[in-house]
Amino acid sequence: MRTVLTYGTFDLFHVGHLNLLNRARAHGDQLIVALSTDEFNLKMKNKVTAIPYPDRKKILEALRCVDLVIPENNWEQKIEDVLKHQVDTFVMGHDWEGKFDFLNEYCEVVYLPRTENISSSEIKTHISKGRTTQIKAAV
Ligand code: C2G
Repeated sequence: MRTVLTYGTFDLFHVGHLNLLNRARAHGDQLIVALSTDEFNLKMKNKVTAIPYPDRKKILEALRCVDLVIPENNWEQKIEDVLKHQVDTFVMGHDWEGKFDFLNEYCEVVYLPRTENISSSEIKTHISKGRTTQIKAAV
């Protein structure tokens, strides 16, 4: 049983998140997602999440490709999470390229291509500007 682990906020869930999770899941037999808590986002990422943690968790838990959702409370928990859950592969989008190479000592580290044309911040901007056109289809 190969276990994959990834981290993220997954606010305003969109197809870029779904693509990442499906691609991450394909690297093993089960996928664990460490979901950033509202407090962690606010204090450590300076991001106000639009959707509260319980609702973001419920969406992820409903996905076929996700087996378990755990909280991400701080930047320092990754090694402990990898060891505790006997993770074989750690996956992140390539906007994090190199940032988590220290985990190579404990598991495989994989950075996957991001999905173009979509992000939670783009969605927020699109709505706040009252755009009448659609966001371009993600590639
Ligand atoms: N992602 C993607 N394509 C997009 C948007 C996001 O592949 N168009 C990926 C990101 O690269 C990340 C995951 O989806 O791997 C979750 O993205 P965010 O919710 O923005 O997560 P982030 O704020 O980057 O938090 O400790 C790591 C952090 O918790 C990651």
